[in-house]
Parts: sequence; C-alpha cells; structure tokens
Amino acid sequence: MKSNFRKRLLQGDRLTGTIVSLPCPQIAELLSRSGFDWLFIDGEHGCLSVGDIQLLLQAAQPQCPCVVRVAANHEVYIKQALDTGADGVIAPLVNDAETAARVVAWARYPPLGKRSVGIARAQGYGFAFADYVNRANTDVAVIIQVEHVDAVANIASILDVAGIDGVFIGPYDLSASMGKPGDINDADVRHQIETVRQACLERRMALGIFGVDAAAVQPFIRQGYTLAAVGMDTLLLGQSARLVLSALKP
Ligand code: 3PY
Ligand code: MG
Repeated sequence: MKSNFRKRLLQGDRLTGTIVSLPCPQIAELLSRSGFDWLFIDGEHGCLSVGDIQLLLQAAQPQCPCVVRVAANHEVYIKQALDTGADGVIAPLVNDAETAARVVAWARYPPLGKRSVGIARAQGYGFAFADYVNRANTDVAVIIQVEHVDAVANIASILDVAGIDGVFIGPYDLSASMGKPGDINDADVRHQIETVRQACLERRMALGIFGVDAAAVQPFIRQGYTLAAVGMDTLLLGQSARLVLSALKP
C-alpha cells in the first residue's frame, strides 16, 4: 500500500525480490518477513485470482512492497490489481510502444492517464480515498516486461513512452520467442538481452530480470541490473525439501 518501492526503483536502489505464485497468504507473509525488498505477485503464471492476490497483499504489506504481474495487458487486470493495493504492476509481453502507452494510461489516474476510479482496498474502502488518489500517480510503479524479439527490436520506441518506471526482462519468454524455449544462456538470447540492457542503461531506466536462483541473477546484478526476482515460492520450498533429504539419505 503506502511504500517507497517506486521511489527506490527510480533512484536505482538494488531491489531483490522473489515470485509468489501460490494462493497461500501464510507463504506470502513468511516471504514478506524474510528480508526481500519486494514480492513479485504472479497473476500471469501463478494460480491466482484477483481475490487471491488481495489476500496475499493483506498478508505481506506493509512490511514488504508487492508488485503484481497482471495476467495480460488489459485494462481490467491492471485496474483490479491496483485496486487491491498493489505497489505497482508488471505488464507481461509489452512488444511495442503502443502497448506500453496503453499500460501506462491504465495505471495512472487522469490527467496523466485513464485509470478508472474505484473504492476498494487501495483506497481504504473509501476511508482513505483522497489520500490514495492524490498519491497513486507518484507511488504506483509501472514496470513493463521486455520478453520477445519484437520488443527488443522496438526497444528504443518503447523506452520513449513517458511513464515507464522500469523494464523487467523475461529471459524465458524471450528465448521462446526465438524458438529456443528455456535456452536462456544461448548466445543469441544473451545478445538480445544485452541490447535491452544497453538501451536501458543509456536512458537510466531501471532494469530487472528473473533468475531461478542467486547464481542465475548474480551476473546481471554485476552488469547494472537493480531489480531482481530470484526464484519463487514453489522452487524455494522444493529446493529446501530436497536439501534436507539429500543431507540424510545415504
Ligand atoms: C520470463 O522469463 O518469461 C518471465 O516472465 C520471468 O518472470
Ligand atoms: Mg514471461
């Protein structure tokens, strides 16, 4: 809800988060108290309804900012995610400037955009309405995902769109768009990622990426990426289960 996530993103602070994909508020709460700078609530690939997303936010905020990746680039998903009280939205598969401009408009109240006005959790169910509406355009982060070769080809015009606060690379979808799903270390995929990095760094645009573990994101952090989503709830659970077992098994 009230957080300095966007401010920290814009000033280039290192923000390390993890993906929450399970509709379990207890897990979101646990992760929110584990030292992450933010939680990436996955409404695209996670099994999360808008009601689930709100329950996760109720468990994890205010101790940890929550940014919701919406299911698709659609006004309804964006306004619902923001009305649950998300500290920002991540829009998947933004492949051109027109899509980027629509995402920004749906996430910003007039006069900056076209966000529809609700009376929901974000607005204190009406009892913090003016406070929220007055600060939402300043506090809500708008992050777009560059994760398709078309987006890389259009990166300059996408970054020209006013109102984008950060770019988050999706290496898996990017590799899929090149006919190599999951081959994120392939030289051509890496070349595309590097093109995006250079364009973002030139414009001082906050840049983020997902990696399944610390080793996967570490090289990117060294290259100037400030936003990272490392692993996800399911992986963290499965990895620690396997670790305990491997320590005990002969
Ligand atoms: C991808 O790699 O495609 C992602 O969206 C990671 O979040
Ligand atoms: Mg993706």
